[in-house]
Amino acid sequence: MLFRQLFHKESSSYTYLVACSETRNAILIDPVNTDIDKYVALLAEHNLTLIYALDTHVHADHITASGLLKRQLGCQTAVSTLCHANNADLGINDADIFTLSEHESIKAISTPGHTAGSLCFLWRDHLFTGDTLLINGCGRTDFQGGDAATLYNSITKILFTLPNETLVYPGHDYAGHYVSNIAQEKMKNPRLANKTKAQFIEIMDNLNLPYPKLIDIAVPANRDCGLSNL
Ligand SMILES: N[C@@H](CCC(=O)N[C@@H](CS)C(=O)NCC(=O)O)C(=O)O
Ligand SMILES: [Fe+2]
Repeated sequence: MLFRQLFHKESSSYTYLVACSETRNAILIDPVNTDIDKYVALLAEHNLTLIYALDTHVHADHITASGLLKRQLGCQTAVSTLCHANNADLGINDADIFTLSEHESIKAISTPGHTAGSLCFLWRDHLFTGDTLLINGCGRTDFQGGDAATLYNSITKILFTLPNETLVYPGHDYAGHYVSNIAQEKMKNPRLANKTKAQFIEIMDNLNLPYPKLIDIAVPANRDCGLSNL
């Protein structure tokens, strides 16, 4: 297997590459449009065929590269059926499996809350959490069908029931963290550790974050796999 964590500085986003060393099939999770050349070079360097470009949700702060990757490399694009996307090849539902080979696959886990269509992806013991669960944080819940009570349930009733050693690879990090695990987030995440649902909702209702700078461009573009504003 081959695994890479790639960082997009301007939006503090992580993109993940997972590939099977036997079939050379690869999947990218949450690719960013302006980094497409980097992905194409990385795939070529390792002689990989990109078969899927997956998004954990319709992003509000950057534009996905999924549509461009499809055009350039012929992969399939996929995003949750609940994201109201127009042109994705596949609508993802809870428990859908993306197969790289006989031995390697990635499972979708529906975790609404940051947005109505937010998903996590599980590959081996690697959990790609998108903006559902961040290291010492979580995605905001004040737009795109976000809901704090729903996010609390997704994190505590779904993600926190995975084995404690499961590695947490977030969709963003604004503080220089790369990876965490379920046990650390249960014990240390300031929004979740020893917090009731009511306390969590109170925290989320008082974040007072400015809207992402690109939201009005990014959301419609991402509903079209990142292609509509090109
Ligand atoms: N300053 C950033 C804000 C980005 C932002 O709001 N990110 C969302 C994810 S789409 C979030 O949930 N952030 C969580 C946080 O800032 O704690 C921008 O303008 O793009
Ligand atoms: Fe997001």
